[in-house]
Amino acid sequence: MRAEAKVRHGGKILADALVGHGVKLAFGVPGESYLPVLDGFYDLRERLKFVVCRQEGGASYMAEAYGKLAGEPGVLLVTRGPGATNGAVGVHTAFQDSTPMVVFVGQVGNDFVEREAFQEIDYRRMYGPITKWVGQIDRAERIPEYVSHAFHTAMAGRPGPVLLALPEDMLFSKAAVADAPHYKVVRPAPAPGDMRELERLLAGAARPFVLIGGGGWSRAACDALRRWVEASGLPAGTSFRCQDLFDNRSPSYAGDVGIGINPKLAQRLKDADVLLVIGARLGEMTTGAYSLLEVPVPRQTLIHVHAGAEELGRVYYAALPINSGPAQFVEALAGVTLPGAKWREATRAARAEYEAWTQPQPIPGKLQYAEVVKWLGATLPEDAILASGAGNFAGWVHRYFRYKGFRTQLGPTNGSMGYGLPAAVAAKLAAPQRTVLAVCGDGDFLMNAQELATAAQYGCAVIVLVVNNAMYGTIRMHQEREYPERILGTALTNPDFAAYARAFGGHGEVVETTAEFAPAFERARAAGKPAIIELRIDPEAITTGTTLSNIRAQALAGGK
Ligand SMILES: Cc1ncc(C[n+]2csc(CCOP(=O)(O)OP(=O)(O)O)c2C)c(N)n1
Ligand SMILES: [Mg+2]
Repeated sequence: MRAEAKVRHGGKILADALVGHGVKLAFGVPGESYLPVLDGFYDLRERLKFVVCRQEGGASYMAEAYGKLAGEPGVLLVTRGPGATNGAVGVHTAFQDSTPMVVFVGQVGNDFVEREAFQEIDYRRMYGPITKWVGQIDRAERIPEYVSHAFHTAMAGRPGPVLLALPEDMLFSKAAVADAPHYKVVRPAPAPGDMRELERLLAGAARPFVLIGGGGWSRAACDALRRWVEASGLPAGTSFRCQDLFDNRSPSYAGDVGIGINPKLAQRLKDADVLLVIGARLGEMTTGAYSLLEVPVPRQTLIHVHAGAEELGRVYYAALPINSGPAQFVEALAGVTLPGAKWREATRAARAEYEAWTQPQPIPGKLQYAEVVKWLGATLPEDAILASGAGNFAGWVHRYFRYKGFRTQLGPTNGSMGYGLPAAVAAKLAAPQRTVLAVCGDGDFLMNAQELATAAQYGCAVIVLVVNNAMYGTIRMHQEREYPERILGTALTNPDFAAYARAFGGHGEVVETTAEFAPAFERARAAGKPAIIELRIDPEAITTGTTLSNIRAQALAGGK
């Protein structure tokens, strides 16, 4: 059915288009370059909330986290030049994480374009490699078409970010145009022949393994897949930072295939004869830097299911490549029955190895971080969301936390620091009834600590754990490995994190021993406002399994 044409300025046409595509939250930092869009939002403020952030890096992470959580495009608005450059980190994250996102960026008017006018950037060249598409809307009457195109592209196949540039003169101009209908999600589904071949390959397998990951999942697809895997008797794992796609409590769950993988799980993957990979890219983090599978022809018979046809046969030759969205594939799995009994013993063993691996291991110092994570896993509501950025501190969460359901984990697979707090704020705005934690490193947290102001402004009672070891620990670890004792650029002098929380009207705690954590957490939860709990960790505790001194000693012994 066609909508009526209405005369509006470009900003109003754009705001109406967003509402038409079901957008309820948009994140951004304002700029004079897109004032008509803000004016368009003004009329719709009851239906479409513009969340004003403190830095575009934080805003772009929020939009990315929203897209990851909701499974529909996260919307970001940034101004020209400086706003566009600050906002890049969340776009790169969305690209690597296959997260749907639509970015609107101000642009110089067509009257000044190509003069290197104030804050002018060629976005096609700047953003081309980290988006699925960059477009520029030069005529207001074409806004509904471009926005529809952007939402379709962000969601289709392998989801990802797209960017639309908004020349200033276009936004101020008026046009008589009708709104476009809500976008459709276009994803491929497996052919019947694919499923017959899959059944044949799996039925003949002696040591199969299922690996789950990537974007484009839904709660229903995850639940249905878990039921199918359990009924089939297969062991399953999840790719890097996609641990919430498969209930970690399932007897079929064998752990995550990412940084700091359980060595026994890594061996199991290497020894598998048939590997069914659903939705995950076989990227560096998920393949143990391309060591778990040989390039380009893995020893395992690879069945690779991916929504992006370009991912199939990239790096790895798949015996059976299946171009399908994860949900469409899981639907087709319903018709596949396997003689599961022969794998049950191996699956039980894989599970036992996972349970042994996730028993808290002691670390130096009075604060046993593994115990803290285990306590959180046992105490938090099932649907609590844990967001984290990048750094060794995240290793404890990956290893010891049991994710119980779809989208309880928000983490950047591109290892981008500063993600935890903005992602948590976006999650709390999208799902105010859920408990939301950000687990951050001391270095990681301060990359986007300004977004505590956004949390306070919107009443987001997120709880932030700042794991403080007074250094960029990950880099210090690599430094000690490669150039032992030659330490440079990794020591950090930190602020008083609890006082920082209080400065924003939040709640602050400092925890130095394991026993102090639970009461501090309860106080933070009861405070009902943004809270920071600083965890003072012994700097020796560099990973879940080793100490800084050990790493240095090994490097020195090895002649480095
Ligand atoms: C945006 C960004 N900048 C730099 C890096 C490189 N990097 C990876 S981990 C890390 C240090 C993290 O420090 P911290 O948050 O304190 O965690 P820790 O490793 O000490 O636990 C750095 C600098 C990165 N991954 N992302
Ligand atoms: Mg640190």
